[in-house]
Amino acid sequence: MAKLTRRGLLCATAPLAAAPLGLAAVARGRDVTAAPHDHSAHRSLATHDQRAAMIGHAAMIGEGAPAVGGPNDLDDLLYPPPALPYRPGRVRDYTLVATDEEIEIAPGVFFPAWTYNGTVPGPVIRATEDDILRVRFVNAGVHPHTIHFHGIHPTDMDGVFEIVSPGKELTYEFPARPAGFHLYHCHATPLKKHIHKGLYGAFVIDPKKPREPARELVMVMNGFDTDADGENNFYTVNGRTFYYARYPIRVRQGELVRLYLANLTEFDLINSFHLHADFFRYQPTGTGEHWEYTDTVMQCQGQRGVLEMRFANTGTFMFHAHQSEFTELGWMGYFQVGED
Ligand SMILES: [Cu+2]
Repeated sequence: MAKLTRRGLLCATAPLAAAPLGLAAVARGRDVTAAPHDHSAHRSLATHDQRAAMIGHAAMIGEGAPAVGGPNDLDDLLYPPPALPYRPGRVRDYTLVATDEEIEIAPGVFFPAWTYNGTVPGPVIRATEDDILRVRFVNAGVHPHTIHFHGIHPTDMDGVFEIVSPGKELTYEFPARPAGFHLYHCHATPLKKHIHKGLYGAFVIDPKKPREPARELVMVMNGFDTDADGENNFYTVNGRTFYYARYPIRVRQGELVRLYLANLTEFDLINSFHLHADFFRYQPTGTGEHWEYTDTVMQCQGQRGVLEMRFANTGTFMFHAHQSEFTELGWMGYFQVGED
Protein backbone atom coordinates (compact mmCIF):
# COMPACT_ATOMS: atom_id res chain seq x y z
CA MET A 1 0.00 0.00 0.00
CA ALA A 2 1.60 3.25 -1.07
CA LYS A 3 0.36 6.75 -0.45
CA LEU A 4 -0.33 9.17 -3.22
CA THR A 5 2.45 11.72 -2.91
CA ARG A 6 2.02 15.45 -3.30
CA ARG A 7 3.89 15.22 -6.57
CA GLY A 8 1.67 12.38 -7.68
CA LEU A 9 -1.37 14.40 -6.75
CA LEU A 10 -0.18 17.33 -8.79
CA CYS A 11 0.24 15.09 -11.78
CA ALA A 12 -3.04 13.37 -11.16
CA THR A 13 -5.01 16.59 -10.90
CA ALA A 14 -3.73 17.92 -14.21
CA PRO A 15 -6.23 16.19 -16.48
CA LEU A 16 -9.01 17.18 -14.10
CA ALA A 17 -8.55 20.89 -14.57
CA ALA A 18 -11.97 21.22 -16.14
CA ALA A 19 -13.63 18.87 -13.65
CA PRO A 20 -13.27 20.09 -10.07
CA LEU A 21 -15.27 17.22 -8.62
CA GLY A 22 -12.86 14.85 -10.26
CA LEU A 23 -10.05 16.58 -8.43
CA ALA A 24 -11.88 15.91 -5.21
CA ALA A 25 -12.26 12.23 -6.00
CA VAL A 26 -8.52 11.88 -6.55
CA ALA A 27 -7.46 14.10 -3.69
CA ARG A 28 -9.72 12.40 -1.17
CA GLY A 29 -7.09 9.72 -1.36
CA ARG A 30 -8.65 6.64 0.14
CA ASP A 31 -9.40 4.87 -3.13
CA VAL A 32 -6.15 6.07 -4.62
CA THR A 33 -4.00 5.05 -1.68
CA ALA A 34 -5.57 1.60 -1.69
CA ALA A 35 -4.36 1.00 -5.24
CA PRO A 36 -0.98 -0.64 -5.87
CA HIS A 37 1.73 1.96 -6.25
CA ASP A 38 2.54 2.49 -9.90
CA HIS A 39 5.34 4.91 -10.63
CA SER A 40 4.85 4.58 -14.36
CA ALA A 41 1.27 5.76 -13.97
CA HIS A 42 2.46 8.88 -12.15
CA ARG A 43 5.03 9.54 -14.80
CA SER A 44 2.58 9.00 -17.59
CA LEU A 45 0.21 11.55 -16.07
CA ALA A 46 2.91 14.20 -16.02
CA THR A 47 3.05 14.81 -19.75
CA HIS A 48 3.90 18.23 -21.04
CA ASP A 49 0.31 18.80 -22.21
CA GLN A 50 -1.07 17.91 -18.83
CA ARG A 51 1.36 20.19 -17.03
CA ALA A 52 0.31 22.91 -19.44
CA ALA A 53 -3.34 22.21 -18.62
CA MET A 54 -2.61 23.05 -14.97
CA ILE A 55 -1.61 26.55 -15.94
CA GLY A 56 -5.15 27.05 -17.14
CA HIS A 57 -6.25 25.48 -13.89
CA ALA A 58 -4.51 28.23 -11.94
CA ALA A 59 -6.26 30.98 -13.87
CA MET A 60 -9.83 29.86 -13.20
CA ILE A 61 -12.30 32.27 -11.66
CA GLY A 62 -15.86 32.30 -10.35
CA GLU A 63 -17.99 29.19 -10.79
CA GLY A 64 -15.07 27.35 -12.35
CA ALA A 65 -12.98 27.51 -9.18
CA PRO A 66 -13.22 24.41 -6.98
CA ALA A 67 -14.06 26.10 -3.68
CA VAL A 68 -16.35 25.01 -0.89
CA GLY A 69 -19.32 27.00 0.40
CA GLY A 70 -21.12 30.29 -0.09
CA PRO A 71 -19.86 33.83 -0.67
CA ASN A 72 -19.87 34.96 2.98
CA ASP A 73 -18.70 31.79 4.73
CA LEU A 74 -15.24 33.13 5.55
CA ASP A 75 -16.21 36.72 6.36
CA ASP A 76 -15.36 36.34 10.06
CA LEU A 77 -11.84 35.21 9.14
CA LEU A 78 -11.25 37.71 6.32
CA TYR A 79 -12.65 40.83 8.01
CA PRO A 80 -11.19 41.40 11.48
CA PRO A 81 -13.17 42.93 14.34
CA PRO A 82 -12.83 46.74 14.28
CA ALA A 83 -9.90 48.47 15.93
CA LEU A 84 -10.86 50.26 19.16
CA PRO A 85 -9.25 53.52 20.28
CA TYR A 86 -6.88 53.18 23.21
CA ARG A 87 -8.58 53.36 26.60
CA PRO A 88 -6.62 52.54 29.76
CA GLY A 89 -7.73 49.48 31.70
CA ARG A 90 -10.11 48.04 29.10
CA VAL A 91 -10.57 44.25 29.12
CA ARG A 92 -10.98 42.36 25.84
CA ASP A 93 -12.76 39.04 26.40
CA TYR A 94 -12.58 36.09 24.05
CA THR A 95 -13.58 32.45 24.40
CA LEU A 96 -11.81 29.78 22.38
CA VAL A 97 -13.06 26.21 22.40
CA ALA A 98 -10.89 23.41 21.00
CA THR A 99 -12.97 20.89 19.07
CA ASP A 100 -12.30 17.96 16.75
CA GLU A 101 -14.06 18.54 13.42
CA GLU A 102 -14.09 17.14 9.91
CA ILE A 103 -13.76 20.24 7.79
CA GLU A 104 -14.23 20.41 4.01
CA ILE A 105 -11.23 22.21 2.53
CA ALA A 106 -11.95 21.52 -1.17
CA PRO A 107 -15.09 20.12 -2.78
CA GLY A 108 -15.44 16.60 -1.40
CA VAL A 109 -12.09 16.73 0.43
CA PHE A 110 -12.42 16.44 4.19
CA PHE A 111 -9.67 16.96 6.75
CA PRO A 112 -9.87 15.63 10.34
CA ALA A 113 -9.02 18.93 11.99
CA TRP A 114 -8.41 20.10 15.53
CA THR A 115 -9.90 23.58 15.66
CA TYR A 116 -10.35 26.65 17.78
CA ASN A 117 -14.08 27.49 17.54
CA GLY A 118 -14.72 25.16 14.61
CA THR A 119 -12.62 26.80 11.90
CA VAL A 120 -9.06 26.54 10.56
CA PRO A 121 -7.60 29.06 11.10
CA GLY A 122 -9.30 29.96 14.37
CA PRO A 123 -10.99 33.31 15.04
CA VAL A 124 -9.15 36.62 14.67
CA ILE A 125 -8.25 37.97 18.11
CA ARG A 126 -7.84 41.73 18.32
CA ALA A 127 -6.91 44.13 21.09
CA THR A 128 -5.38 47.59 21.43
CA GLU A 129 -1.94 47.86 23.01
CA ASP A 130 -2.18 47.60 26.82
CA ASP A 131 -5.76 46.34 26.78
CA ILE A 132 -6.08 43.43 29.18
CA LEU A 133 -6.52 40.43 26.92
CA ARG A 134 -8.58 37.75 28.64
CA VAL A 135 -9.01 34.52 26.69
CA ARG A 136 -11.01 31.71 28.24
CA PHE A 137 -9.81 28.48 26.69
CA VAL A 138 -12.02 25.37 26.90
CA ASN A 139 -10.66 22.06 25.66
CA ALA A 140 -13.60 20.15 24.18
CA GLY A 141 -11.33 17.95 22.08
CA VAL A 142 -9.90 14.55 22.96
CA HIS A 143 -6.23 15.60 23.08
CA PRO A 144 -4.45 17.97 25.48
CA HIS A 145 -4.00 21.46 24.05
CA THR A 146 -2.89 24.99 24.98
CA ILE A 147 -2.82 28.46 23.48
CA HIS A 148 0.60 30.03 22.96
CA PHE A 149 0.39 33.71 22.02
CA HIS A 150 3.22 35.50 20.30
CA GLY A 151 3.98 38.77 22.11
CA ILE A 152 5.12 39.82 25.58
CA HIS A 153 3.54 38.12 28.62
CA PRO A 154 4.35 36.36 31.93
CA THR A 155 5.80 32.85 31.95
CA ASP A 156 2.62 31.18 33.19
CA MET A 157 0.65 32.70 30.30
CA ASP A 158 2.93 31.25 27.64
CA GLY A 159 0.92 28.13 26.81
CA VAL A 160 3.89 25.79 27.05
CA PHE A 161 3.78 24.25 30.53
CA GLU A 162 0.11 24.72 31.42
CA ILE A 163 -1.32 21.83 29.42
CA VAL A 164 -5.13 21.86 29.31
CA SER A 165 -6.51 18.31 29.37
CA PRO A 166 -9.70 17.31 27.55
CA GLY A 167 -12.71 18.60 29.46
CA LYS A 168 -10.64 21.23 31.31
CA GLU A 169 -10.26 24.95 30.80
CA LEU A 170 -7.80 27.76 31.49
CA THR A 171 -8.10 31.54 31.23
CA TYR A 172 -5.14 33.44 29.81
CA GLU A 173 -4.92 37.06 30.95
CA PHE A 174 -2.18 39.59 30.24
CA PRO A 175 -1.71 43.10 28.82
CA ALA A 176 -1.67 43.00 25.01
CA ARG A 177 1.73 44.06 23.71
CA PRO A 178 3.66 44.95 21.69
CA ALA A 179 1.54 46.57 18.99
CA GLY A 180 1.85 44.62 15.78
CA PHE A 181 0.49 41.63 13.97
CA HIS A 182 1.02 38.37 15.80
CA LEU A 183 -0.43 34.90 15.94
CA TYR A 184 -1.45 32.24 18.37
CA HIS A 185 -1.26 28.46 18.23
CA CYS A 186 -1.36 25.33 20.34
CA HIS A 187 1.98 24.43 21.92
CA ALA A 188 1.25 20.88 23.08
CA THR A 189 3.54 18.16 21.77
CA PRO A 190 4.11 16.84 19.21
CA LEU A 191 4.05 20.48 18.18
CA LYS A 192 4.16 19.87 14.45
CA LYS A 193 1.01 17.77 14.64
CA HIS A 194 -0.92 20.14 16.91
CA ILE A 195 -0.24 23.05 14.58
CA HIS A 196 -0.77 21.21 11.34
CA LYS A 197 -4.11 19.84 12.56
CA GLY A 198 -5.38 23.41 12.66
CA LEU A 199 -4.86 25.00 16.09
CA TYR A 200 -3.72 28.49 15.13
CA GLY A 201 -5.01 31.93 14.27
CA ALA A 202 -4.32 35.62 13.75
CA PHE A 203 -3.73 38.06 16.64
CA VAL A 204 -3.85 41.80 15.93
CA ILE A 205 -2.62 44.32 18.52
CA ASP A 206 -3.43 47.85 17.41
CA PRO A 207 -1.04 50.67 18.33
CA LYS A 208 -2.25 53.31 20.80
CA LYS A 209 -1.87 55.86 18.05
CA PRO A 210 -4.37 54.41 15.57
CA ARG A 211 -3.44 53.38 12.07
CA GLU A 212 -5.06 55.26 9.21
CA PRO A 213 -8.60 53.99 8.49
CA ALA A 214 -8.56 51.31 5.80
CA ARG A 215 -10.43 48.36 4.39
CA GLU A 216 -8.85 45.67 6.53
CA LEU A 217 -8.36 42.03 5.59
CA VAL A 218 -6.76 39.03 7.29
CA MET A 219 -5.18 36.09 5.47
CA VAL A 220 -3.62 33.14 7.22
CA MET A 221 -1.65 30.97 4.81
CA ASN A 222 -1.75 27.26 5.56
CA GLY A 223 -1.55 23.75 4.14
CA PHE A 224 -3.36 20.46 4.65
CA ASP A 225 -1.76 17.01 4.59
CA THR A 226 -4.81 14.92 3.75
CA ASP A 227 -3.03 11.57 3.46
CA ALA A 228 -0.82 11.86 6.56
CA ASP A 229 2.48 11.44 4.74
CA GLY A 230 4.10 14.58 6.13
CA GLU A 231 3.58 16.64 2.97
CA ASN A 232 0.77 19.07 2.26
CA ASN A 233 -1.70 18.10 -0.45
CA PHE A 234 -3.58 21.38 -0.48
CA TYR A 235 -2.70 25.01 0.26
CA THR A 236 -5.12 27.78 1.18
CA VAL A 237 -5.58 31.13 2.77
CA ASN A 238 -8.18 31.03 5.54
CA GLY A 239 -8.80 27.31 5.07
CA ARG A 240 -10.49 26.64 1.74
CA THR A 241 -8.84 26.04 -1.64
CA PHE A 242 -9.47 28.64 -4.35
CA TYR A 243 -12.08 30.36 -2.17
CA TYR A 244 -11.15 33.90 -3.23
CA ALA A 245 -10.98 32.74 -6.85
CA ARG A 246 -14.58 31.59 -6.53
CA TYR A 247 -15.51 34.75 -4.60
CA PRO A 248 -13.08 37.59 -5.45
CA ILE A 249 -12.50 40.16 -2.70
CA ARG A 250 -14.15 43.47 -3.58
CA VAL A 251 -12.22 46.68 -2.97
CA ARG A 252 -12.34 50.21 -4.37
CA GLN A 253 -9.78 51.81 -6.65
CA GLY A 254 -7.52 54.14 -4.65
CA GLU A 255 -8.82 53.22 -1.20
CA LEU A 256 -6.31 52.08 1.40
CA VAL A 257 -6.39 48.29 1.74
CA ARG A 258 -4.57 46.84 4.73
CA LEU A 259 -3.88 43.14 4.72
CA TYR A 260 -2.69 41.26 7.81
CA LEU A 261 -0.77 38.28 6.42
CA ALA A 262 0.57 35.36 8.48
CA ASN A 263 2.15 32.03 7.59
CA LEU A 264 1.08 28.96 9.57
CA THR A 265 1.98 26.42 6.89
CA GLU A 266 3.50 23.30 8.44
CA PHE A 267 5.99 20.99 6.61
CA ASP A 268 6.99 23.61 3.99
CA LEU A 269 9.53 26.10 5.30
CA ILE A 270 8.37 29.09 3.27
CA ASN A 271 5.13 30.47 1.93
CA SER A 272 4.62 33.68 0.00
CA PHE A 273 2.17 36.29 -1.27
CA HIS A 274 2.40 37.84 -4.71
CA LEU A 275 0.10 40.59 -5.97
CA HIS A 276 -0.47 41.06 -9.69
CA ALA A 277 -0.42 44.39 -11.49
CA ASP A 278 0.30 46.57 -8.47
CA PHE A 279 2.70 47.06 -5.56
CA PHE A 280 2.23 47.25 -1.81
CA ARG A 281 4.28 48.35 1.16
CA TYR A 282 5.13 45.71 3.74
CA GLN A 283 5.81 46.12 7.44
CA PRO A 284 7.36 42.96 8.98
CA THR A 285 5.51 41.80 12.14
CA GLY A 286 3.27 44.86 11.75
CA THR A 287 5.58 47.00 13.85
CA GLY A 288 8.53 49.37 13.63
CA GLU A 289 9.51 52.01 11.09
CA HIS A 290 10.79 49.71 8.36
CA TRP A 291 8.55 49.31 5.32
CA GLU A 292 9.51 47.52 2.14
CA TYR A 293 8.01 48.39 -1.27
CA THR A 294 7.40 45.28 -3.34
CA ASP A 295 4.87 43.01 -5.05
CA THR A 296 6.03 39.76 -3.44
CA VAL A 297 6.84 38.84 0.13
CA MET A 298 7.86 35.53 1.65
CA GLN A 299 7.34 34.36 5.20
CA CYS A 300 8.82 31.49 7.17
CA GLN A 301 6.58 29.52 9.54
CA GLY A 302 5.30 31.91 12.20
CA GLN A 303 6.31 35.05 10.34
CA ARG A 304 3.70 37.67 9.60
CA GLY A 305 3.38 41.27 8.51
CA VAL A 306 1.11 44.08 7.38
CA LEU A 307 0.62 44.96 3.71
CA GLU A 308 -0.84 48.27 2.58
CA MET A 309 -1.93 48.92 -1.00
CA ARG A 310 -4.03 51.31 -3.08
CA PHE A 311 -5.03 49.84 -6.41
CA ALA A 312 -4.15 52.15 -9.29
CA ASN A 313 -6.46 50.41 -11.73
CA THR A 314 -9.91 48.88 -11.76
CA GLY A 315 -10.34 45.27 -12.80
CA THR A 316 -9.62 41.75 -11.62
CA PHE A 317 -6.19 41.15 -10.12
CA MET A 318 -4.79 37.80 -9.05
CA PHE A 319 -2.94 37.16 -5.82
CA HIS A 320 -1.26 33.87 -4.99
CA ALA A 321 1.73 32.12 -3.52
CA HIS A 322 4.71 32.58 -5.76
CA GLN A 323 5.51 28.92 -5.24
CA SER A 324 3.62 27.80 -8.34
CA GLU A 325 2.86 24.40 -6.88
CA PHE A 326 1.04 25.99 -3.93
CA THR A 327 -0.97 28.09 -6.38
CA GLU A 328 -2.08 25.06 -8.33
CA LEU A 329 -3.03 23.24 -5.15
CA GLY A 330 -5.40 25.92 -3.93
CA TRP A 331 -3.56 29.06 -2.76
CA MET A 332 -4.85 31.59 -5.29
CA GLY A 333 -7.50 34.30 -5.41
CA TYR A 334 -8.48 37.64 -6.90
CA PHE A 335 -9.18 41.20 -5.91
CA GLN A 336 -12.10 42.72 -7.77
CA VAL A 337 -11.29 46.44 -7.89
CA GLY A 338 -14.19 48.74 -8.70
CA GLU A 339 -14.64 52.51 -9.00
CA ASP A 340 -17.00 52.51 -6.03
CU1 LIG B 1 -2.90 21.00 20.67
